[in-house]
Amino acid sequence: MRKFFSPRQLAHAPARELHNGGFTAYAETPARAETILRAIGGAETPEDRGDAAIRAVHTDDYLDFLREGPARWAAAGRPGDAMGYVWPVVGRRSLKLDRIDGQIGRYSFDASTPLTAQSWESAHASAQSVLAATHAVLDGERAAFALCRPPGHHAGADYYGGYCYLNTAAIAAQAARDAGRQRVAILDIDYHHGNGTQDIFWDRGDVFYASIHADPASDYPFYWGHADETGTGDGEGATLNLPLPQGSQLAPFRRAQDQALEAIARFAPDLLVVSFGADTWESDPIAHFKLTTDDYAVLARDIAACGWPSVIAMEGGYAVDALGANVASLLSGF
Ligand code: SP5
Ligand code: ZN
Repeated sequence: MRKFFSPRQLAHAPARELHNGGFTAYAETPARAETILRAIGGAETPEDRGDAAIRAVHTDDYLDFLREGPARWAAAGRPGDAMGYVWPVVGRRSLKLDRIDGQIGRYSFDASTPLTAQSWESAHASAQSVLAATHAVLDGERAAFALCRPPGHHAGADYYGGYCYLNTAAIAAQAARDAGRQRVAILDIDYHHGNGTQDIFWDRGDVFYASIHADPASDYPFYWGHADETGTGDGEGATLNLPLPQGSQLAPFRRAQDQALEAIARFAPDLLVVSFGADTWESDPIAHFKLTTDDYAVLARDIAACGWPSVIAMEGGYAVDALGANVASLLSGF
């Protein structure tokens, strides 16, 4: 299987995040990518295809903010990484504010995702990796892997959060649509709900989004991913949320994945994007499912058996010592 990763994806390295009322070490580290890279025997460096496919998903003003926010933070005399402390309440009118703190609130949704001077470079490179994998599949590969880091599925069209800045799965899906594939499905098997991906395709019937994740009643991102969220307008019925309780092992996860695959089969996609998080692993430090390393190969074989050309985009997974083996196990199933 072809695999893609750019060394530029290592530049982004926030120092810390706000967690349970205090600062802790940032969980989404460059070491995550390095350990995966070793376990899968390296990866090709993607060519730089520029911004067009990114702009097909994200708004221009949001991308400007990702690039310029860190310098404006520094110009305001602030040390360290840019971090927000105030957010607009849902339903408030949108305001064009100049102050950096107002803009951070406008373009993000949590306090655990700092913006650094390197974030744009690494997020842009992560998007290039998923575009390279997408084009490999569009050109005939059965499946390809993008070692996306920073990850993507929490980022919306105009907001970042959850360690995500550019939505790589959405960029892949939209690139496939723009290359003429009529129907694209996204299967999200990260521990957390992919709120950004859901929002981006919420009112569209051409991209099906199915997610298996920890129940947002108990887990981040709380405000999205409930079972009654099914899409709207042309997208009504094209979003499928399958929340599971903390502690879930392979059997319930596999049943949920079968349900998602059956729904995707009815949708009959021309291409599948898999948002893969290994934070479902039994000893992940920030998550609470109980999958084993071998389980990933089982889940991957079930997906591969459906026969859809597949782009696999890396999302979360924070147990650095086990991460390489978990990703290798998933890829072995394809
Ligand atoms: C892509 C992805 O898996 N994002 C998950 C974001 C979850 N953020 C909220 C939980 C924060 C837990 N922080 C633990 C820090 C340990 N030092
Ligand atoms: Zn996650």
